[in-house]
Amino acid sequence: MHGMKKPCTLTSHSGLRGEYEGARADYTVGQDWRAYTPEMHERWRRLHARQSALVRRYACSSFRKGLARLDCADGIPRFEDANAILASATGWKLVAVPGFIPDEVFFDHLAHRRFPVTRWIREEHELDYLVEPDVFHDFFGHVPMLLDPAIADFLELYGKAGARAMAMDALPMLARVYWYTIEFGLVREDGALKVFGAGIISSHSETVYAIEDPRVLRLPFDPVRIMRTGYMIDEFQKTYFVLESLPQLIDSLVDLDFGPIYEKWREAPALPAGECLPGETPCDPKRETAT
Ligand code: HBI
Ligand code: FE
Repeated sequence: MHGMKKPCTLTSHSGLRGEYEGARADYTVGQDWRAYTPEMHERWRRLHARQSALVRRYACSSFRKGLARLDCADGIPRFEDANAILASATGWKLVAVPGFIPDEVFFDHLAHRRFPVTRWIREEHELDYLVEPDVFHDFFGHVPMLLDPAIADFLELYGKAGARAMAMDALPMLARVYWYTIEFGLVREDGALKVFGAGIISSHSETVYAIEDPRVLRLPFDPVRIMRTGYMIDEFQKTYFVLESLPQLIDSLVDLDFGPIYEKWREAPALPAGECLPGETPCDPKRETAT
């Protein structure tokens, strides 16, 4: 998730949190699974149980299948176990990281089908949402979708797009694509709205809100509209974009030349989240507020 935030200095002392000192040049570390305490595993079990109950009702079928395959209810999973499953499914591999890593390093991992997973777990007072990634967000939220071929291909494409976006001074525009899909994306399934974004599905209250709240603006997926739309990292989203299917994500982007789009919109102020443009039709006609 976690838009443009840079690695930050952390003040809390929860074991492995934010230890960048021992990291390799590519910011990877060992998961050091044995360092997790029984309390940390217990916290994972509670988070897992609470979110799994919502997953049944609100998550897309790919997420539900992926989560079931990962079989990770009993405690903080070993990344190497997930890697055995990922290798045969989509060729992705998890690498442990201490937290946020620099943009170019993050992109390089994705471009090579390596997904950085933060190794530390959130503390008791942060159970619902935190602005930085932890192992619950990264693993529970993201890894089930790495087993879906369309998402697997999209993430590699996103990683490969990073260098050009940075060179063209358009990183915020590219980051919005990740934000509004991989983190906060919705997909229609058998007529109903379902969650596939990790930022939603790893948050108890945002999962219900994203699907049920009538004040939310849900717009049809549109790459250029997304690249122009700002977002907030510390409150619920005001706009979500809805895919008609997961393959639509990669199909609509694989042949799209981002360069001219960056050039056209780079200098323009971001469209505020939660607002419709003239002529736009929200996905959800029951929406209450017409901003
Ligand atoms: N690092 N660990 C981690 N996780 C992220 O989601 C992440 C990151 N670094 C950069 C980043 N995201 C984004 O700013 C890019 O997608 C643009
Ligand atoms: Fe994330």
